[in-house]
Amino acid sequence: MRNNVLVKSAGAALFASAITLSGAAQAEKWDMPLAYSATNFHSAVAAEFAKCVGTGTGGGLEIVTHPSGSLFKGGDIKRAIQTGQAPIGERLLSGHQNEDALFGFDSIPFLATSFDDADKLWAAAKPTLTELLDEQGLHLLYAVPWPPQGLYFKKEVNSVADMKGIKFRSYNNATARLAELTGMSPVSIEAAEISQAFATGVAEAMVSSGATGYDRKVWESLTHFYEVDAWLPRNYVIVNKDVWSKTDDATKNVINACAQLAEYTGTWRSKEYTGFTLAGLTAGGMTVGPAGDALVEELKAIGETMTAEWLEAAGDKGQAIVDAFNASK
Ligand code: PCA
Repeated sequence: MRNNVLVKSAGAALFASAITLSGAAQAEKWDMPLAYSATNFHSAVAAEFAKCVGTGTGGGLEIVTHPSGSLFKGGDIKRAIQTGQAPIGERLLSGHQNEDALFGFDSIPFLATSFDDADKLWAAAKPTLTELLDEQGLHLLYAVPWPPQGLYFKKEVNSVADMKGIKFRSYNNATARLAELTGMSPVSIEAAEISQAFATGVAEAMVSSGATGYDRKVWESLTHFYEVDAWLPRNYVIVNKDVWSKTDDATKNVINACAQLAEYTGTWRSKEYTGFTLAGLTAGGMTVGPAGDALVEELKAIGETMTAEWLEAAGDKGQAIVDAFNASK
Protein backbone atom coordinates (compact mmCIF):
# COMPACT_ATOMS: atom_id res chain seq x y z
CA MET A 1 0.00 0.00 0.00
CA ARG A 2 2.71 2.44 1.10
CA ASN A 3 4.85 1.40 -1.84
CA ASN A 4 1.94 1.93 -4.10
CA VAL A 5 1.55 5.52 -2.93
CA LEU A 6 5.27 6.12 -3.48
CA VAL A 7 5.12 4.66 -6.95
CA LYS A 8 2.07 6.77 -7.68
CA SER A 9 3.63 10.02 -6.49
CA ALA A 10 6.89 9.25 -8.29
CA GLY A 11 4.83 8.68 -11.40
CA ALA A 12 3.06 12.02 -10.91
CA ALA A 13 6.38 13.80 -10.42
CA LEU A 14 7.76 12.19 -13.55
CA PHE A 15 4.69 13.16 -15.50
CA ALA A 16 4.98 16.74 -14.24
CA SER A 17 8.63 16.97 -15.23
CA ALA A 18 7.85 15.45 -18.63
CA ILE A 19 5.41 18.32 -19.22
CA THR A 20 8.02 20.87 -18.19
CA LEU A 21 10.63 19.22 -20.37
CA SER A 22 8.45 18.99 -23.44
CA GLY A 23 7.41 22.61 -22.85
CA ALA A 24 11.06 23.61 -22.70
CA ALA A 25 11.93 21.60 -25.81
CA GLN A 26 9.14 23.26 -27.79
CA ALA A 27 9.94 26.83 -26.76
CA GLU A 28 12.34 28.01 -29.40
CA LYS A 29 14.26 31.28 -29.61
CA TRP A 30 15.17 33.06 -32.83
CA ASP A 31 17.63 35.95 -32.69
CA MET A 32 16.67 38.58 -35.27
CA PRO A 33 19.41 41.02 -36.31
CA LEU A 34 18.26 44.44 -37.56
CA ALA A 35 20.54 47.03 -39.18
CA TYR A 36 18.73 50.17 -38.05
CA SER A 37 18.31 51.84 -34.67
CA ALA A 38 15.61 50.75 -32.21
CA THR A 39 13.81 54.08 -32.69
CA ASN A 40 13.53 53.60 -36.46
CA PHE A 41 10.02 52.61 -37.56
CA HIS A 42 11.27 49.45 -39.33
CA SER A 43 12.78 48.26 -36.05
CA ALA A 44 9.56 49.14 -34.20
CA VAL A 45 7.58 47.09 -36.73
CA ALA A 46 10.00 44.16 -36.34
CA ALA A 47 9.57 44.32 -32.56
CA GLU A 48 5.76 44.24 -32.99
CA PHE A 49 6.12 41.33 -35.41
CA ALA A 50 8.24 39.44 -32.87
CA LYS A 51 5.65 40.09 -30.16
CA CYS A 52 2.84 38.95 -32.45
CA VAL A 53 4.65 35.66 -33.11
CA GLY A 54 5.30 35.13 -29.40
CA THR A 55 1.64 35.73 -28.54
CA GLY A 56 0.32 33.73 -31.49
CA THR A 57 2.42 30.67 -30.68
CA GLY A 58 1.58 30.88 -26.96
CA GLY A 59 5.27 31.47 -26.23
CA GLY A 60 6.33 28.48 -28.36
CA LEU A 61 8.52 30.68 -30.54
CA GLU A 62 10.29 33.69 -29.05
CA ILE A 63 11.82 36.11 -31.56
CA VAL A 64 14.37 38.49 -30.04
CA THR A 65 15.22 41.59 -32.12
CA HIS A 66 18.74 43.10 -32.06
CA PRO A 67 18.60 46.63 -33.58
CA SER A 68 21.43 48.99 -34.65
CA GLY A 69 23.52 46.27 -36.28
CA SER A 70 24.41 45.07 -32.74
CA LEU A 71 24.31 41.34 -33.58
CA PHE A 72 25.41 41.57 -37.22
CA LYS A 73 26.14 44.76 -39.16
CA GLY A 74 23.73 45.61 -41.99
CA GLY A 75 26.09 44.37 -44.68
CA ASP A 76 26.55 41.00 -42.91
CA ILE A 77 22.94 40.21 -42.02
CA LYS A 78 21.96 38.45 -45.25
CA ARG A 79 25.03 36.17 -45.19
CA ALA A 80 24.48 35.42 -41.49
CA ILE A 81 20.96 34.20 -42.29
CA GLN A 82 22.08 32.25 -45.37
CA THR A 83 24.77 30.45 -43.37
CA GLY A 84 22.44 29.75 -40.43
CA GLN A 85 24.31 32.01 -37.97
CA ALA A 86 21.00 33.82 -37.52
CA PRO A 87 17.64 32.18 -38.31
CA ILE A 88 15.87 35.40 -39.24
CA GLY A 89 16.74 39.05 -39.87
CA GLU A 90 15.98 42.28 -41.66
CA ARG A 91 17.99 43.89 -44.42
CA LEU A 92 17.83 46.57 -47.12
CA LEU A 93 18.03 44.13 -50.04
CA SER A 94 19.14 46.71 -52.61
CA GLY A 95 22.40 46.64 -50.63
CA HIS A 96 23.02 43.34 -52.45
CA GLN A 97 22.70 44.70 -55.97
CA ASN A 98 26.30 43.66 -56.57
CA GLU A 99 25.25 39.99 -56.19
CA ASP A 100 22.34 40.31 -58.58
CA ALA A 101 21.05 43.46 -60.29
CA LEU A 102 17.46 42.30 -59.59
CA PHE A 103 17.93 43.29 -55.93
CA GLY A 104 18.08 46.88 -57.15
CA PHE A 105 14.61 47.00 -58.74
CA ASP A 106 13.40 49.31 -55.94
CA SER A 107 16.25 51.85 -56.33
CA ILE A 108 15.74 52.91 -59.94
CA PRO A 109 15.49 56.71 -59.96
CA PHE A 110 12.02 58.07 -60.76
CA LEU A 111 10.47 54.71 -61.68
CA ALA A 112 8.17 54.52 -58.63
CA THR A 113 8.10 57.77 -56.64
CA SER A 114 4.95 57.46 -54.49
CA PHE A 115 3.79 54.91 -51.91
CA ASP A 116 1.06 53.70 -54.29
CA ASP A 117 3.50 53.16 -57.14
CA ALA A 118 6.04 51.56 -54.83
CA ASP A 119 3.35 49.04 -53.81
CA LYS A 120 2.58 48.33 -57.47
CA LEU A 121 6.26 47.90 -58.26
CA TRP A 122 6.59 45.53 -55.32
CA ALA A 123 3.60 43.49 -56.52
CA ALA A 124 5.25 43.27 -59.96
CA ALA A 125 8.63 42.23 -58.52
CA LYS A 126 7.62 40.00 -55.60
CA PRO A 127 7.43 36.63 -57.45
CA THR A 128 10.87 37.16 -59.04
CA LEU A 129 12.44 38.33 -55.80
CA THR A 130 10.88 35.46 -53.83
CA GLU A 131 12.38 32.99 -56.33
CA LEU A 132 15.78 34.69 -56.29
CA LEU A 133 15.88 34.58 -52.48
CA ASP A 134 14.74 30.96 -52.49
CA GLU A 135 17.65 30.04 -54.80
CA GLN A 136 19.93 31.70 -52.22
CA GLY A 137 18.53 29.63 -49.34
CA LEU A 138 16.26 32.37 -48.02
CA HIS A 139 12.53 32.52 -47.41
CA LEU A 140 10.91 35.96 -47.77
CA LEU A 141 8.43 36.97 -45.05
CA TYR A 142 7.61 40.64 -45.57
CA ALA A 143 8.93 43.89 -47.04
CA VAL A 144 8.29 47.49 -45.95
CA PRO A 145 9.17 50.64 -47.95
CA TRP A 146 11.25 53.52 -46.66
CA PRO A 147 9.78 56.98 -47.23
CA PRO A 148 10.72 58.69 -50.54
CA GLN A 149 14.41 59.42 -51.01
CA GLY A 150 15.71 63.01 -51.06
CA LEU A 151 19.10 64.70 -51.06
CA TYR A 152 20.98 65.97 -48.00
CA PHE A 153 23.78 68.54 -48.21
CA LYS A 154 25.63 70.99 -45.98
CA LYS A 155 25.12 73.87 -48.42
CA GLU A 156 22.48 75.12 -50.86
CA VAL A 157 22.50 73.07 -54.07
CA ASN A 158 20.67 74.18 -57.22
CA SER A 159 22.34 72.14 -59.93
CA VAL A 160 24.43 69.04 -60.49
CA ALA A 161 27.45 71.32 -60.97
CA ASP A 162 27.03 72.42 -57.32
CA MET A 163 27.61 68.80 -56.24
CA LYS A 164 31.04 68.41 -57.79
CA GLY A 165 33.64 66.86 -55.52
CA ILE A 166 31.32 66.34 -52.52
CA LYS A 167 31.91 63.20 -50.41
CA PHE A 168 28.61 61.37 -50.77
CA ARG A 169 27.50 58.62 -48.39
CA SER A 170 26.10 55.66 -50.38
CA TYR A 171 24.06 52.65 -49.16
CA ASN A 172 23.88 50.54 -52.32
CA ASN A 173 25.14 50.40 -55.94
CA ALA A 174 22.47 52.80 -57.19
CA THR A 175 23.40 55.49 -54.68
CA ALA A 176 27.12 55.05 -55.49
CA ARG A 177 26.34 55.32 -59.20
CA LEU A 178 24.25 58.45 -58.57
CA ALA A 179 27.31 59.99 -56.89
CA GLU A 180 29.54 59.12 -59.86
CA LEU A 181 27.12 60.52 -62.39
CA THR A 182 26.83 63.80 -60.47
CA GLY A 183 30.60 64.22 -60.03
CA MET A 184 30.63 63.33 -56.31
CA SER A 185 32.81 60.75 -54.52
CA PRO A 186 30.81 57.82 -53.08
CA VAL A 187 31.70 56.42 -49.67
CA SER A 188 29.72 53.40 -48.45
CA ILE A 189 28.50 53.81 -44.86
CA GLU A 190 25.78 51.99 -42.87
CA ALA A 191 22.99 54.18 -41.49
CA ALA A 192 24.03 53.25 -37.93
CA GLU A 193 27.34 55.05 -38.55
CA ILE A 194 26.33 58.16 -40.50
CA SER A 195 26.10 60.65 -37.60
CA GLN A 196 29.77 60.09 -36.91
CA ALA A 197 30.69 60.12 -40.61
CA PHE A 198 29.03 63.52 -41.07
CA ALA A 199 30.48 64.90 -37.84
CA THR A 200 34.03 63.93 -38.84
CA GLY A 201 33.66 64.98 -42.48
CA VAL A 202 34.10 61.44 -43.87
CA ALA A 203 30.87 62.19 -45.71
CA GLU A 204 29.15 65.51 -46.48
CA ALA A 205 25.97 64.54 -48.27
CA MET A 206 23.65 61.57 -48.95
CA VAL A 207 20.43 60.45 -50.57
CA SER A 208 18.03 58.95 -48.02
CA SER A 209 14.63 59.41 -46.42
CA GLY A 210 13.64 62.07 -43.94
CA ALA A 211 13.28 59.13 -41.55
CA THR A 212 16.96 58.24 -41.56
CA GLY A 213 18.09 61.87 -41.33
CA TYR A 214 15.72 62.36 -38.38
CA ASP A 215 16.81 59.13 -36.65
CA ARG A 216 20.47 60.05 -36.98
CA LYS A 217 19.94 63.75 -36.04
CA VAL A 218 21.82 64.87 -39.16
CA TRP A 219 20.95 68.53 -38.50
CA GLU A 220 23.96 68.47 -36.18
CA SER A 221 26.14 68.44 -39.34
CA LEU A 222 23.97 69.04 -42.44
CA THR A 223 21.84 72.00 -43.45
CA HIS A 224 19.63 71.19 -46.48
CA PHE A 225 17.16 68.44 -47.38
CA TYR A 226 15.76 68.48 -50.92
CA GLU A 227 12.61 66.42 -51.46
CA VAL A 228 13.34 64.65 -54.72
CA ASP A 229 11.14 61.54 -54.27
CA ALA A 230 13.69 59.58 -56.29
CA TRP A 231 12.54 56.08 -55.18
CA LEU A 232 11.29 54.15 -52.13
CA PRO A 233 13.65 51.27 -51.31
CA ARG A 234 12.52 48.37 -49.12
CA ASN A 235 13.67 46.49 -46.08
CA TYR A 236 12.98 42.76 -46.14
CA VAL A 237 12.55 40.22 -43.40
CA ILE A 238 13.99 36.88 -44.42
CA VAL A 239 14.32 33.47 -42.78
CA ASN A 240 16.91 30.76 -43.36
CA LYS A 241 15.23 28.27 -45.71
CA ASP A 242 16.22 25.15 -43.70
CA VAL A 243 14.92 26.72 -40.50
CA TRP A 244 11.70 27.61 -42.31
CA SER A 245 11.19 24.12 -43.75
CA LYS A 246 11.70 22.57 -40.29
CA THR A 247 9.12 24.89 -38.75
CA ASP A 248 5.75 23.19 -38.11
CA ASP A 249 2.68 24.34 -40.03
CA ALA A 250 0.87 25.85 -37.05
CA THR A 251 3.88 28.07 -36.27
CA LYS A 252 4.29 28.96 -39.96
CA ASN A 253 0.65 30.07 -40.07
CA VAL A 254 1.17 32.40 -37.11
CA ILE A 255 4.41 33.81 -38.61
CA ASN A 256 2.73 34.40 -41.98
CA ALA A 257 -0.22 36.18 -40.37
CA CYS A 258 2.10 38.37 -38.27
CA ALA A 259 4.24 39.08 -41.38
CA GLN A 260 1.19 40.22 -43.35
CA LEU A 261 0.18 42.50 -40.52
CA ALA A 262 3.75 43.86 -40.27
CA GLU A 263 3.84 44.69 -43.98
CA TYR A 264 0.56 46.55 -43.65
CA THR A 265 1.38 48.45 -40.45
CA GLY A 266 4.96 49.08 -41.63
CA THR A 267 3.73 50.73 -44.82
CA TRP A 268 1.26 52.79 -42.83
CA ARG A 269 3.97 53.89 -40.39
CA SER A 270 6.29 54.76 -43.29
CA LYS A 271 3.62 57.08 -44.73
CA GLU A 272 2.94 58.70 -41.36
CA TYR A 273 6.64 59.08 -40.69
CA THR A 274 7.28 60.94 -43.95
CA GLY A 275 5.70 64.22 -42.87
CA PHE A 276 6.61 63.78 -39.21
CA THR A 277 10.32 63.39 -39.90
CA LEU A 278 10.48 66.23 -42.44
CA ALA A 279 8.95 68.47 -39.78
CA GLY A 280 11.56 67.09 -37.37
CA LEU A 281 14.39 68.05 -39.72
CA THR A 282 12.95 71.55 -39.99
CA ALA A 283 12.65 71.78 -36.20
CA GLY A 284 16.30 70.72 -36.04
CA GLY A 285 17.16 73.81 -38.08
CA MET A 286 17.45 72.38 -41.58
CA THR A 287 16.08 73.98 -44.75
CA VAL A 288 13.57 71.45 -46.07
CA GLY A 289 11.72 71.69 -49.38
CA PRO A 290 11.42 70.47 -52.93
CA ALA A 291 14.46 70.55 -55.20
CA GLY A 292 14.46 73.34 -57.81
CA ASP A 293 13.15 72.61 -61.31
CA ALA A 294 16.57 72.87 -62.96
CA LEU A 295 18.08 70.36 -60.53
CA VAL A 296 15.12 68.01 -60.96
CA GLU A 297 15.53 68.09 -64.75
CA GLU A 298 19.20 67.22 -64.48
CA LEU A 299 18.48 64.44 -62.00
CA LYS A 300 15.79 63.00 -64.28
CA ALA A 301 18.29 62.75 -67.14
CA ILE A 302 20.68 60.90 -64.80
CA GLY A 303 17.74 58.71 -63.78
CA GLU A 304 17.22 57.73 -67.41
CA THR A 305 20.86 56.69 -67.72
CA MET A 306 20.59 54.64 -64.52
CA THR A 307 17.33 53.01 -65.65
CA ALA A 308 18.95 51.93 -68.93
CA GLU A 309 21.98 50.60 -67.08
CA TRP A 310 19.80 48.64 -64.67
CA LEU A 311 17.72 47.11 -67.44
CA GLU A 312 20.91 46.07 -69.21
CA ALA A 313 22.26 44.42 -66.03
CA ALA A 314 18.98 42.84 -64.90
CA GLY A 315 18.15 41.30 -68.30
CA ASP A 316 14.79 39.78 -69.23
CA LYS A 317 13.63 39.33 -65.64
CA GLY A 318 14.27 43.01 -64.94
CA GLN A 319 12.44 44.11 -68.07
CA ALA A 320 9.51 41.85 -67.11
CA ILE A 321 9.26 43.56 -63.69
CA VAL A 322 9.23 47.05 -65.26
CA ASP A 323 6.69 45.94 -67.91
CA ALA A 324 4.39 44.38 -65.30
CA PHE A 325 4.67 47.54 -63.18
CA ASN A 326 3.86 49.85 -66.11
CA ALA A 327 0.90 47.66 -67.03
CA SER A 328 -0.46 47.87 -63.45
CA LYS A 329 -0.36 51.69 -63.28
N1 PCA B 1 17.30 54.87 -45.12
C1 PCA B 1 18.27 53.83 -45.30
C2 PCA B 1 17.99 53.25 -46.65
C3 PCA B 1 16.96 54.08 -47.26
C4 PCA B 1 16.56 55.05 -46.21
O1 PCA B 1 15.66 55.87 -46.31
C5 PCA B 1 19.66 54.34 -45.22
O2 PCA B 1 19.89 55.53 -45.42
O3 PCA B 1 20.55 53.52 -45.00
